[in-house]
Amino acid sequence: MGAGVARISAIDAMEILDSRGNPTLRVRVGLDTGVLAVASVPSGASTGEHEARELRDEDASRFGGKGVRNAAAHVTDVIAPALCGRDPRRQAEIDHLMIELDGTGDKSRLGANAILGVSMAVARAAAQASGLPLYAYLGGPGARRLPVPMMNVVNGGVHADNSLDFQEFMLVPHGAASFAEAVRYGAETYHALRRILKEQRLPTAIGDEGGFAPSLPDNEAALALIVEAIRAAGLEPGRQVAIALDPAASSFAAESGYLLAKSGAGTKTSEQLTQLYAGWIDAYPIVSIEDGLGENDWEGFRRHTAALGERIQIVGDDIYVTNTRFIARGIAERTTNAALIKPNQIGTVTETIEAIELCRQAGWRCVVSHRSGETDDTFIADFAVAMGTGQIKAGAPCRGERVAKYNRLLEIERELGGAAVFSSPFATAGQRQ
Ligand code: 2PG
Ligand code: MG
Repeated sequence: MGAGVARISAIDAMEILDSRGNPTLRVRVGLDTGVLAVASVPSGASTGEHEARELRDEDASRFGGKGVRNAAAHVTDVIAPALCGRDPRRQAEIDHLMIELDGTGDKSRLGANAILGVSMAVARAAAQASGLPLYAYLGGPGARRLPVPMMNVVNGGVHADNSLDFQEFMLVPHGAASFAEAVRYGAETYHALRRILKEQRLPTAIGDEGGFAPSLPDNEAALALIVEAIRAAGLEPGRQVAIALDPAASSFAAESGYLLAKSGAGTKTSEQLTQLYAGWIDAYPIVSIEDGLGENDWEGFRRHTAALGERIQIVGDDIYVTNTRFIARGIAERTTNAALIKPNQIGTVTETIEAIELCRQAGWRCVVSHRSGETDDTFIADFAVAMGTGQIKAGAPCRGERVAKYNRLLEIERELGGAAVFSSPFATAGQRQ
């Protein structure tokens, strides 16, 4: 409580639009020193069952019920009075106070969107008050690792109206010497892919995360196209640019098994899907599969990881929802060997950090991630560097809300200069291909 400590003096929230044209929250936190920090909250489409609850107005006369005026009112009427006068650097205390104010297990009273917006804006305000960039404030002097980007260049599943059951086919330009070079590999491959689609008279229209969304004969055809594009860009598949998948299998999990309805490939069991992926890992330079099975298929996942986990990274997204309760179970049961990290799945910056810490203790890798509904907010870019996770997925190298994150990382790399580190967590990928 020393003299000259900046205090929170005002918190305000408003309804803005996300990249899909749905309402979301923007929160502003002001300090008594004149600092003003802003944060905008993302929103998913393929959401996990146990995610913290994003509060929507459910008033059918506005935005199809998706308005967030109530969440905004909770920020100004409930959260602001409790936080004004506090030191914004006391992030964990502030986040826990909001959790208590909410009082539910899933943040459904105040809304995870309301709480996360404040949590992120408080972190930014504290960084500004400390005179530090956000990554340095959150990560300390050791924060200098730029993440390998996972760039979603073919969109399917619930992110696109096409024939692909699997949601994300991503480029992993891990063999670059720097983040900037990785972005170049990704963008050049993206453009090569566009040319190939055009030559084959396939549509080049894009899906929610900026990737192309063609209707192809089957899911595997997307992999063949991507490898062709990597080569056409003059790059080496595997060694320079590898592939990651997010089938988002919860979204096509059926009563029993998995229904590949969009491609018309019928129903598959967990074992059959795992076999399908195993064959693809033999044939294509795949280094990571996220949500290859559904969020309730714990036993299937355990066998899936036992079968594939020595060869590639197996990431859990919907099954963990950035929640230490589920991650702890995953660690105990060897469900995966990595976790996806999305701040809005859990609802505060502090709990997101706790999820990463737990993964780290278990020797798991983490991938910091955007949502399919995004804004121009670049919080996750700084956050990935602060946490040194070494991986981020932020969509295609296309669309403003996606490139905003990559552009912020370019800026951070430049600012770090010679201290910046960029290295692949997938050292063996090139040797396989
Ligand atoms: C995912 C995400 C982000 P959504 O499944 O990993 O790509 O999609 O935000 O729709 O849940
Ligand atoms: Mg996912």
